Parts: sequence; structure tokens; C-alpha cells
Amino acid sequence: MKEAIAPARKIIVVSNRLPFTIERENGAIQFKASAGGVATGLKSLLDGMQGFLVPRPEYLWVGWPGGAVAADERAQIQARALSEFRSHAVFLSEQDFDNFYEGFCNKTIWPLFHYFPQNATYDENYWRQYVRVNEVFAESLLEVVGPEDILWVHDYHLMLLPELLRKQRPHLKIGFFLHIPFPQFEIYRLLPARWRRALLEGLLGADLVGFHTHDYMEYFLRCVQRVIGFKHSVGHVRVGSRGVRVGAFPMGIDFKKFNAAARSPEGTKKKEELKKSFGENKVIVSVDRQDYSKGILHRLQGFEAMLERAPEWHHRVILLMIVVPSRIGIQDYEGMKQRIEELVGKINGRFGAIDWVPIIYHYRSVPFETLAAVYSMSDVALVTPLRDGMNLVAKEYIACRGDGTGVLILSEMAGAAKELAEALIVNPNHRDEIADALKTALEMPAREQIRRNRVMQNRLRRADVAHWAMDFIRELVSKESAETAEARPLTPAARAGILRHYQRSSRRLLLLDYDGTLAPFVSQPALARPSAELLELLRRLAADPRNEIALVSGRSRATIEEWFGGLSIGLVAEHGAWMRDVGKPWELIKPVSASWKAKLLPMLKAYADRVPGTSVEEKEFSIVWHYRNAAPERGAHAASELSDDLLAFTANIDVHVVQANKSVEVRSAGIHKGVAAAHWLGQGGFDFVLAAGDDRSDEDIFGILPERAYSIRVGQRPSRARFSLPAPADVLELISRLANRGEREALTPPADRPIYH
Ligand code: ADQ
Repeated sequence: MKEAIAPARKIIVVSNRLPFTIERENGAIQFKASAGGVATGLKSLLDGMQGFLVPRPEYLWVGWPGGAVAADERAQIQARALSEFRSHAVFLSEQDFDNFYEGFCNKTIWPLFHYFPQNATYDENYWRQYVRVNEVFAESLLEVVGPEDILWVHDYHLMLLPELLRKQRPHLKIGFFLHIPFPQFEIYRLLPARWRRALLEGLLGADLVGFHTHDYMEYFLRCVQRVIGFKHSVGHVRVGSRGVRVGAFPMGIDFKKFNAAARSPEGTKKKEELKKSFGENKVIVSVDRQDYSKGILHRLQGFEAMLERAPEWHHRVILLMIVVPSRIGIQDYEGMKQRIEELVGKINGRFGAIDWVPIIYHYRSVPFETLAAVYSMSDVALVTPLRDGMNLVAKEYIACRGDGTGVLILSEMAGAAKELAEALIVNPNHRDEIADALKTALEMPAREQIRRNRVMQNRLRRADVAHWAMDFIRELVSKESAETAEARPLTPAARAGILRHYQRSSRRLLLLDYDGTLAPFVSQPALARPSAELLELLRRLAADPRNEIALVSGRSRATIEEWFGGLSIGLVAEHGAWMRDVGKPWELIKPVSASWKAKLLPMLKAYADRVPGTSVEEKEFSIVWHYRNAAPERGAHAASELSDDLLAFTANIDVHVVQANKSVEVRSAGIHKGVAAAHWLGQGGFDFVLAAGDDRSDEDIFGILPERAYSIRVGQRPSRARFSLPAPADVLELISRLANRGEREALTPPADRPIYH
């Protein structure tokens, strides 16, 4: 749903680099507009937003303008940044640059997140500087951010920023987008424990965390589950009283711009000129920033293998390789450049002739118009990164194919492969696979090329960069992302209202949870036997003919029967699997299978053996691992790990894995307390309904109650309940008042009663 954004609202884009760089020429400061994936994408967003998402677009870009700046130059730079680029500069020192940018960003996160753990450095100084720079960004932002503004933070340089801002401005709308892959847990865990937790917590400070693909999103959620213990429900993570949404937003390109550039008269002219210089040869293009993640050496080897295996293509094909100097992956920067150049020389030496050089290599950035012309005159694009968040080059190539011909060879390790399935998809590590794909591409009939490209072009035209940005911002401001409210504390006035209502009513339903609601938690589940006072209280409530009482528990049928079987109240065991109406035998709520139990029990038992102070409880339709008595850190950690194992292991069977109060429970699906509560509510005619519970399983009851019912959650947490009470003692106090009031007023005739349906 489209949400209108008030005109006064600014969109603040935050990224490490601003869309311009300051450079010094003869001592004077020059402003140079800079390009690049993110910068280009964001610029299109901001331009594309005019009059669409915001009636009068107001935005500000916050980031580092590059270079070191003296204190007395800052005011002047800040003024120009604002007037010429709508930007606010965050100034970083040389030390920041070394330890933050070249250090933690590019020697720790970049290699690790691109699955190059062997290139990753874990240096405490880098980490400290990373924290510091994120703090500097937070401080700078607080100078310019208004309460209604929307913040969109970009990329791996600023992963701590959302939480830092959240602490200062709890109600700010903050979105975060990661442009690089998010790795699987086994890679992510290579980070020292403190850092790995802090980074995730940093990201969870946002309202919305976006990735290019569902895979990255899933890996992130899994890391959150394993490292912090927060589970998600369809991409929603609950963090204290806030909800954080996680989504996939594949970034597009400015399709129209590339497409038009390639078709324009100047573009066509440039293309023809270029084409002429290559003669009759077919052209394979390769365009990258210089980085080990881009797989440039592997690509060259693939081309070499093709020349070895297909001599018929000698003198008929040229690889045009354009590599842009880049500071990312700086570690082996010179070494890598040298290796590329050596391999190019070797291949050219081995296969070339006086009248044919197989590889033309350029080590430079090329202007946009030239790039578009290169794409449009190349018969094949060879895009084979070893790992890439998305890869825009692949999309740009397709956009520039005006007549629909051209073959894209794309690495399956690039996020873009998810959207560009009509390309020839290859494993970039395998030279023979690249060689085969090259041969197939060179020989593919034009009709087939056009068929594939039209499908991709239509997709890319629709899902362009403006669409990406608007999708993200829309999701960020949508109602659904609003915080889930906590239940209101039950005030004396509200309590008096409940008592009055109870007193006036003639048919009442009380749905009560036991552990944590009527009785405090104890160290061993078996020790939580109800006190004589509680049993007496329930007996008194049940004795009132106007009352229907149901004890809705997660405990086993045997325990509930033993403890409460003597009372004239309804009983529910195992979260609703078993039910007993007053005076009737226990019934299964619906036929369920528990054949999975035998398979999962050993898993839980292994955790019980491994983690001191934990135990396994077996019920008829569920099994529970309790860790209340374990060392808190150890218990919580193992609980996340166990839930994660169980979730993966039970993906294909019909069970729920629930992390509740100091326990992890697996139970048959389709059974929950809400089903049991519905059984009683279904009897109809109640004019007073009250439900009390303390954990997530009780939320299923709260969710189905009629609007005017009283729902009470024990403890201050986000809940569907109307009210909250601090502890079981307060619930007991409330219901004993109800009992007293009922007994005292038994003879008072009721008046003006609402009837629930
Ligand atoms: P990058 O790693 O920079 O971006 P990519 O998506 O390919 O990778 O974007 C590179 C951009 O630079 C393209 O727009 C391309 O046209 C341009 N470019 C490349 N070579 C050039 C040259 N020689 N001259 C001029 N321009 C050149 C990061 C992630 C990616 C993700 C993007 C966007 O690493 O995975 O796709 O962000 O989220």
C-alpha cells in the first residue's frame, strides 16, 4: 500500500562515500562528482522520487567526501556540499581511513562476506576504529536529522549505525541496505564473538534491513538466531518492544539511461567506430573494478581454455577486458594487478599473431557513454565474479542491447543470477565451464539470443533502480513496520472497571495459564505443584454457577490431571492437544501424530547431556528442553543453537519449534492454546471474558478473544493483550478479588449486560 509522506519529511541517505569526492589540485580543493554502483543507484532514486513518493522532494546525503581536510577548511566544504550536492559531509581523519576503511571494512568484512576468509584480518585496532567512525557518523547525523525524517543507511561500512541512532532517537524511521553478500553462519562465525554480536545488534537497530537476495536474507536471519537467539517469523524479528523486518530488494539499474545511451545517434556512432577497430572479430567484453572477488584471473583462464579447445575461434574473437582501479581489496592490490597483466601477456604470447591479439586489456575507468557503446558493440559479456552481492555490469550489458542480440555469461555466485536466469549461468571457479559457455555463446543463433534477452530486458525495465529504491522506502514507511505496542499496565482504575464488570455479569469465562501466571517459575518443573491457597481460590471461583473456568496449560495431561483433576474446572494440557470439560473424560482436540518424537528426542537429550543444568521433558505430543537452571549465557546460546538445528531438521515435518520461557519446545503443528480457548468461547453467551497468560503460547488465546474481553499478560513485553501485570502474585490478587466480589455480590441482580458473540 502506498503511504503518503508528509512534505516536511526528509529522506536522508547515509553512505560511506558521498556522490562527490574532494581532491586537491595545486593546493586548491576541487569537487568531483563520482560514479559507482551505489552512487549511481541512489542518484536515480532521488531524481526519480520527484513528485512521486514525496510531493516536494527533500533529501540530504550524508557521508565522507574522501581525503583528509584541515579543520579550517571544513565550514567552506560543508557549505558547498549542501548547496551543490545536497550533502552533509562527515570528516574522517587519516587514521580513520587506515584502520576503518582500509582496515576493518576492506580487510575484515569485505573478504569475509565474499567468502575469502584467508584474506581476512582480525585486528582489535581496526575494530575500535570501526566503532569510532560509526559513532562519528551517528553524531553528525544527529546534527541534521529531524524527528520525522527517514534514514536510509547503506552498506557494510555502517553496520553499527542503526543501533547507535536508535539509542538516541527511539522513534526514528531507519532502513539499512547491504550491497554485498551476507555470508552463511559458518563464515560469519569466524568473526570474534564480540564483534559478530555487535554487528548484528547494530543492524537490528533498523526498522527494515534489506538485502539483494532471499539467500542473504535467510543467512542473516539464521545468524541472528544463532548468535543472538532471536527467532524470526516470516522475516519479522522481535527486538524488545520493536519489530524489525528483513527483506530482499534486488537492486536494479537505470535501465532507460543505458538503453537510450546505446540507441542515441552519438551512441550508435561510437559503437560503429569501436566495432570498426575490431574488424571481423567477435568481441567478448569483461568490465570490473579490480578486486579479488570479481574472479578476473579465473576468467582469463576460462578464455585461455576456450582458445585451447576451439582453435576454430582463433583470429575470430577478442576479449576486451576493462579493469577499473579500486581501493577495495587493497591487501594484494599490486600483486593482483601484476598477476592479471602477466596472464594477459602469457595468453597473448601463446595464441596471438602479428594480425591478431586475443586480449585487449585496459586498466582504467571509462566514461559512461563509452561504457554504453562498449556494451552495445560486444557480442558476449563475460561476467564471472567468484562472489558478488548483485553485479550491475550484467544488467547494464542487457540494457544496452538495443537490437536484442548479445549473450550474457553470468556467474552463479552473483546475486544477479537470481534474476537473470536466461543468461548462460556458470560456476566461475571452473575454467572448463567458462570455456564451454564461451563457445556456446559465440555460436548461439541470433533468434535464441533475442528470445533470452527480451525476457531479461522486460524484467530489468520494470525492476529498475528507482523501483528498487521506492520499494525499499515504501516498505520502510508502511504501517506494518510500526512498532507493536506493549500491553498497558493494569491501572487501579482499569482494575476497578474489571471488578465492576465482573460483578454485573451473569455468565463469565476465565481462561487461565498456570506456570508463570498463577504460579511463579521454580527451578524444576516438577516442583511447581499448586499451593493449597491456589486450589482453594480456583474451587471458590468454580463454585459460582455464573463462572466457567478453564486452566489452559502447556504441561502434560498426567500432571494437570494430578494437580487439578479434583476441581470442577475445564482443563487443557500440552498447549491444547488435550482437553477436559468438567465431568467428562480427556479428549484429543484433533487427531495428531507424534511419530516424530522418537527421532527428535536424542537431539534434545544430547543437549541435556552437554549443557549442565538442563533437562528434557517428554509429553504425549511435544518434547521440551528446559534450561532454567543452566548458566544464563550458556543456556541461551545453546537454546539458539538447538532451535536452529531443530528448525533445519524439521523443515519437512509438521511440527512447531517454539522458544519459550527458558525452554525450547517441539510440538505437533496445528495445536495451540487458541484452539482450546475457541472451544470454550464457542459455547457462547458470555458477558465477561478474562484471559491471563505469561508467554508466547498465550498470545494465541489473546488473538482470538472478542474485542471487549480482558486479556492480561504477565510481564512487560510486546503483546496482543490489553493489559499487563508485573508478576503471578498480581494475577492471584486480581482473581481473588474477583472471587470475593462475586461471592459478596452473588445476590445483586445484574443490569445492562453486554453479551459477547
Ligand atoms: P561493485 O562491487 O562496485 O558494487 P557492480 O555492481 O558491478 O560492483 O558495480 C560496478 C559499477 O561500476 C557498474 O555500474 C559499472 O558500470 C561501473 N564500472 C565498472 N567498471 C567500469 C569502468 N571500467 N569504467 C567505468 N565504470 C565502470 C557493490 C557490490 C555489488 C552490487 C553493487 C550495487 O559489490 O555486488 O551490485 O554494489 O549494490
